[in-house]
Amino acid sequence: MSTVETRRTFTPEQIAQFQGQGYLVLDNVLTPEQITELSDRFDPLFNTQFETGIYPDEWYGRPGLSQPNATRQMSGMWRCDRTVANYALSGEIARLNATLMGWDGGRYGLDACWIKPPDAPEVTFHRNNTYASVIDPPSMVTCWIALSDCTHAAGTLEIVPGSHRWDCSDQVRFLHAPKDDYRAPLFAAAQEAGVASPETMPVELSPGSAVFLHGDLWHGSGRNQTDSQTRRSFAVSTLPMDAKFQPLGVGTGFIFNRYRRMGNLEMHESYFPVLWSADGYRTPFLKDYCQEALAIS
Ligand SMILES: O=C(O)CCC(=O)C(=O)O
Repeated sequence: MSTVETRRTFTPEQIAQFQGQGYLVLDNVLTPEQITELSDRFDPLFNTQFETGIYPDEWYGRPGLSQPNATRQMSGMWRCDRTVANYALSGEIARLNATLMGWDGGRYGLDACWIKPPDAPEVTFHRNNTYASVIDPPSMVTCWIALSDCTHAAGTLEIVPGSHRWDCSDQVRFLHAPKDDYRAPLFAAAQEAGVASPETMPVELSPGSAVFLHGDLWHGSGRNQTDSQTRRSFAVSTLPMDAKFQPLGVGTGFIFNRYRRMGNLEMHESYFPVLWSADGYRTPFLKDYCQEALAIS
C-alpha cells in the first residue's frame, strides 16, 4: 500500500502563489489505491445504483442514452455513496482549501466528478463563484484532483493565471459541449478587464495530483483529442464556515437554492456540513456517515 503525506502545511510561498496567481498545484494528494477506490464508484452511480438511495444534484452523460463521447459529470455525490463521501467530506481537503483562502473554517460546497472519454467536447470557460452568487459571501475554493493522466491532449483543465483578480463580469451558462468557442466568455471578460491577450495554461497533472482553484479564476477545458484515453477528475469545493444564503431572490445557484430553508438564511449543516475548523469543530453526523479518506495513520 503506497502512502502519501496527508497532513500538509503550505509554505508562505505556496500561499503567496495561490493568492497572486489564483491556483496552486500539489502533487500526490491521493495514492493509486485511493484513486482506484474512488473511481470504482463512478460506474455504479452512472448506472443509477445509489448506495444510499439518494439521487445526485446534477447528472450529465447517461450510459446507453447520451452520445458515447459525452462528458459524464455528476455532483452532490456524497449523499449517494459513502465511499465518495469519504473524499468529498474530507476534513483534510477542506482544511487545505480553507487555509489557502485564509479562512478559519470550511463547509461543504460542492463535489463533482468530470469524466471525459476520447473525443469529449470542451467545457466552457467560467468562474466558479458565478454559480454561487446566492451565497453570502459568494466565495468558493476548489481542489480539482486528477484521477487519470490529465494531459493537454486528453482535455485537462485550462486556467488563466491571475484572472481571479480581473474586474469583469460572468453569467451562468450551460457549460457542456458549447457550440461556440469554449473560450468566448473568457475573451469577453478579458476585454472588459482591459487584458489584451489572455493566455490559457493547460494544467497537466499525473494521477493523484491536484490543483487548487480560487473561485474567481477563469477556467475551462478543451476537447479530449486522444482516441483511447479517458480523462477523469474529482473536484471538491469548499465554502467559508460562516457562509449564509442571500435573501430569497438575490443571486443564482440552482443547486444551493434547493437546500434553502424558508425564512432562514443559515446554510443547514445537514446539507452543508462544516468539514474543518481551526477550533476543532466538525459537524457531528459526519463521524457516523463517513471516514476521513486522507487520515494520517
Ligand atoms: O474538469 C473539467 O473539465 C471542468 C471542471 C470545472 O470546471 C470545475 O471543477 O470547476
